[in-house]
Amino acid sequence: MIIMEVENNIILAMDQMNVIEAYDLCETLSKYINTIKIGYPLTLSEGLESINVFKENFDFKIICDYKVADIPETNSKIAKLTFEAGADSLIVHGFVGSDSVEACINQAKVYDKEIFLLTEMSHPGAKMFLQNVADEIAKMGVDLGIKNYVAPSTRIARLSTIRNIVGDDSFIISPGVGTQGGDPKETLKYADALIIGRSIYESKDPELAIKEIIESIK
Ligand code: O7E
Repeated sequence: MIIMEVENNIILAMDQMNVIEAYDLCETLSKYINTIKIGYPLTLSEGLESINVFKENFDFKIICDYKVADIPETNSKIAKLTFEAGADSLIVHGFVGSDSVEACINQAKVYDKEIFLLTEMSHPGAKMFLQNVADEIAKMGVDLGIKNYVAPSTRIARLSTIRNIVGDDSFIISPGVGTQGGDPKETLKYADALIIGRSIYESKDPELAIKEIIESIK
């Protein structure tokens, strides 16, 4: 698997629901970023093919955040469609177990793409169920040879634990800075890149917002 080079260590979470607005935002920010994350909000409103708007016009790396969590056969179909549509990588839930995750790994191999394994999530509700098994999920990822992970910036001690499990040679991307309360600089002590949405795209001045974040993590 290829470890990504994320410009300025920032992945833009493209959760807008209008492709024109998303495009305009990318025009403003393209000199600061080379990787964006597209999830259900944009895909369900504008279609899977909207990925190509960002690949073709900006040459961005696209991480598709479909938090894939189904039986292996269905996971395999979701991964195949996502990679065929042009995604460079796909985010996959770990709690469904190794067979479901392996189905996505196998499709990633076919298309020479990558998967990210989601361990613990960043929101408060993740403490109810997912946190209890997150270390096991990370260990499963290591056993499966996965090198790319998602872990929360809202709980630095948990992020640090997950880093210890997956090792320094793995690549961790971390959501939850800014609006959800995580600190960018602190997060980057344990993670390789930040996933940031609202604190940039809901800002009155997204360019200023990203410049301030870049300054704060220097
Ligand atoms: O809070 P924001 O606006 O900066 O956006 C954070 C983004 O990261 C948003 O797209 C959300 O869906 C996603 N995310 C989390 O916030 N927490 C998680 O635990 C996981 C994700 C995520 O992206 O999962 C895969 C990386």
